[in-house]
Amino acid sequence: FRFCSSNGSGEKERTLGMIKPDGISGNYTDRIKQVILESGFEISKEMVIQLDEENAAEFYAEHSSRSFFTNLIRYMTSGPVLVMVLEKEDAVARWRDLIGPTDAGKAKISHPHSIRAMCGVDLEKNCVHGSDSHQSAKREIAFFFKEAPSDDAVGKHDEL
Ligand code: IDP
Repeated sequence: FRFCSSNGSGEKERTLGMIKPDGISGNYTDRIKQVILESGFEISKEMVIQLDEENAAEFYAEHSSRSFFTNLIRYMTSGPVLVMVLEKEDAVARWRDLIGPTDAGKAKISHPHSIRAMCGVDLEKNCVHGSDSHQSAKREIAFFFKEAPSDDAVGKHDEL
């Protein structure tokens, strides 16, 4: 799948980007969006949402047994987040490159031009999220942007 989706054909790929609560409260939204657009991503969908404990725990289910999980849920529910569908060729990998390493403190030294270096603080408060694989991107986009059943569902079915 990876080979097919990043074969240099110019075909666009989708990933989930998120500005976490510290990014929003620190007023980094406009700067982060500027970097996103200057880097050639299209923001095809966006939504501001306040996560509750249940949805934050579901989103980060893979970390539920980790020692930092309780703090992570507190952090992620401490204020609204901005979730975005980002589109570009090889978007999953390119967005991970742009945000930099998980530890924003280390990113300031090793990846000074990354978004986490620009607006994150440490290993937890790193201001942005990015899907780490194509599978995660698919799951995470569906998590936030589930298509609501609509009246034209029958029409869509007919097209299949
Ligand atoms: P990622 O966001 O770079 O993919 P993950 O390992 O998936 O990193 O961790 C998810 C989030 O959990 C991180 O972005 C960070 O906010 C938080 N986190 C990860 N590891 C730690 C830790 O060791 N202590 C505190 N928070 C952590």
